[in-house]
Amino acid sequence: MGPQPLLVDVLPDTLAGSRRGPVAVLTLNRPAKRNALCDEMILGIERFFAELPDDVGAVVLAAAGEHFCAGLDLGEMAERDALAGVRHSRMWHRVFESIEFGRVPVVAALKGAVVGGGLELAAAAHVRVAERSTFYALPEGQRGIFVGGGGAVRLPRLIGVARMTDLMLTGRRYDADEGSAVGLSQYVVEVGAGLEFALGLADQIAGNAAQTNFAVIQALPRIAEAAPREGYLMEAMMAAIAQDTDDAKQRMRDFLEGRAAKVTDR
Ligand code: 1HE
Repeated sequence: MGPQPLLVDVLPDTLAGSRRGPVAVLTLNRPAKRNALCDEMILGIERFFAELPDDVGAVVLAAAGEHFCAGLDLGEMAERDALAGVRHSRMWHRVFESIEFGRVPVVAALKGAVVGGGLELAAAAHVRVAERSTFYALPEGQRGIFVGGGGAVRLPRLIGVARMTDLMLTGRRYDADEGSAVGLSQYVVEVGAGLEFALGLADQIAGNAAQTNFAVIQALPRIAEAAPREGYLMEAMMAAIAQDTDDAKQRMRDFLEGRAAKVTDR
């Protein structure tokens, strides 16, 4: 079955929603402006994640045109004072948290520019696939501003403070392979192959047990940041809750009785 429209009535024209079976696709749809993120798009992203149907098991974050996202819409920020700036940044935080700590895992399909706020958006996803055309940068330094979409929190966790400092101070770009080597993407694929590859991963993710996906996106990042004493306890409790589900018991029986897939290479 081909893609079906999804949430068309609630999304602005600068976003497009569709679904393929259990996977919902949110496409940044402002290619003439390289998918620069205006307020309308940020609030539309929030609505998309808030109104995802219950039977969606994973999301792919995609982009129309040759670039994933050129970051903050610079045209909208000219006259903002300090308080308005804080509020604006906090709005991005709220929306990107609804991606990172939402109900389902999110796979981002990257290509071309993944810069500034576009990289911050990508960092809120759980898995990143980069086409060979992808390049990453934080041009905030050149624009006289600072990251404001959660990048100062999420990016050091992916690449470390030293690399982020270098990106911001020198205006350096990473290409797709460099980005993958430093931890910005988990996969690099040929130009034009990113969406299908991301859809394949999302389909697999949607087939996981719901309790495992919940544990991975809700518990794992908190455990990883907790002090070890608290982390071990949280891990034990999450493991106990997951294995107690009927679904987990069935999956283990399926393996023991030879009905489940072995661990094989993709
Ligand atoms: C934009 C934006 C934008 C493009 N806001 N309009 N982000 C940046 O500093 C990146 C700025 N953009 C670029 O460096 C380049 O546009 C790209 C490398 C991404 C793409 O280059 P190219 O040659 O394909 O496109 P272009 O001709 O530069 O841009 C096409 C149009 O998109 C053009 O508008 P037009 O009306 O003249 O056709 C550009 O003005 C427009 N455009 N990027 C507004 N960002 C929460 S804090 C986050 C802080 C940040 O994200 S700072 C980083 C901002």
